[in-house]
Amino acid sequence: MSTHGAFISQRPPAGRIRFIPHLVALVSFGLCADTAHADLSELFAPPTADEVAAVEADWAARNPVVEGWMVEAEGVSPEGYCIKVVSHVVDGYRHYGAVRYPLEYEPGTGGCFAVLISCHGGSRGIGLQSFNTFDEMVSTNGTKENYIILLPSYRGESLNAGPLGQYLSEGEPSPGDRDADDVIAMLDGVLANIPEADVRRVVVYGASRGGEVAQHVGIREPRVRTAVSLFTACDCFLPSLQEKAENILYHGAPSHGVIRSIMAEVVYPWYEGEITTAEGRYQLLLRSPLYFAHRYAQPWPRFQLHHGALDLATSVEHSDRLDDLLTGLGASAPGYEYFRYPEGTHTIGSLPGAPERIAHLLCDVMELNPGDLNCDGAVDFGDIHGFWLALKFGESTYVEHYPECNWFNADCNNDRQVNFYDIVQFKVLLGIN
Ligand SMILES: [Ca+2]
Ligand SMILES: [Ca+2]
Repeated sequence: MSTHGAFISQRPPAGRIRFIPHLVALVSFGLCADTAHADLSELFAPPTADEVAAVEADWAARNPVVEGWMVEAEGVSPEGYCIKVVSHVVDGYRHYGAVRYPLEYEPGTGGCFAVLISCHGGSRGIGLQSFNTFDEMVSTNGTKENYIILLPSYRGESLNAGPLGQYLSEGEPSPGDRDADDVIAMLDGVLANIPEADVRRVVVYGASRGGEVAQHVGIREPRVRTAVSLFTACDCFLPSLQEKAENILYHGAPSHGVIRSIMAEVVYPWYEGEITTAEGRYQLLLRSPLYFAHRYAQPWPRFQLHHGALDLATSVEHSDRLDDLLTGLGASAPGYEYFRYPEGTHTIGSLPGAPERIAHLLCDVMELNPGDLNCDGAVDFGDIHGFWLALKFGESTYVEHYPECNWFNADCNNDRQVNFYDIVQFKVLLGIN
């Protein structure tokens, strides 16, 4: 569902002109006459199919499987949650994250809980207070008490676990790229080592930098069936970003938001000849999940997108373009929803209704029990009739017979569609391989 409303396009204020000393020096000595690197259009031209395929091949070869899983520390929060600091090795680096168990969790007594991965924004690491921030946002319907919540750090940054210690994840920072590898590896470790974590119900959530990570994980990781992304960049080839880069490079315009990191990590190194055009474009493409939107269909996770139209750090143009692409591919509610906030900026507090929408989605996922078509809580032969109805006759006929049950429990292979591809996984759930 799109909530496009009346919106008057706004450009960022011109602000104070700030010249960048080393570039001023380059201009003074005429070095920017390097015509091979003077035209930013070769850097920002839309990516080709071959370039997209090369990134997909890169992802396929990474295989971020967890190794060396450890519980570093554990304790109970003042609210009564069991919290563990865990670590694992990915790409040869030890990586840290925090796991919070649901209030209902009791060690050794089993249970089956949905999993929420909370991907943080910014570049200052994470702390356990992020759990509280999240609780405040989704305080309305009991979801916070029923999810196993994962709080991954990204490589090269810290996890402040308060009384449980301070940790620094190894490796060089890799925003927009290896962040997603770290998150996928942590999920892998949780699913392998925490039997109460339900692989059928995994949600990834993030805002700003974390929103981009959430999109990457939703695209790359088939075990993630639901993704929520807020005000993030997803197309670093936007002509408006090229224009900003030119204004910064040649006219000393101020730099903030997403363009600041693109300048530092791609445009300046490219301009100064430290990386080739192909390398620069590859870096831009890694940060542009929009060009991999076709992968949402294989399989398609449930996806909720939020963006404020007055966001000066990351233009709403990013999400508008992604929305155009996804709806063009056939995405529609309830599997896909885009919420666009005419007065929204770069904070969740400026997006009225967003917390309730996210909480509602989390509640939906929490209440799923894939394979349980007669909604008695168990998955067994008593569900075959309902599964057959859902598959053969569709949602309306199924709901006539099972008005209290959830049609999407027939989606056994986690692609948010009910069709013959679900039969194999339904048989697995019944134990009749
Ligand atoms: Ca059942
Ligand atoms: Ca399915």
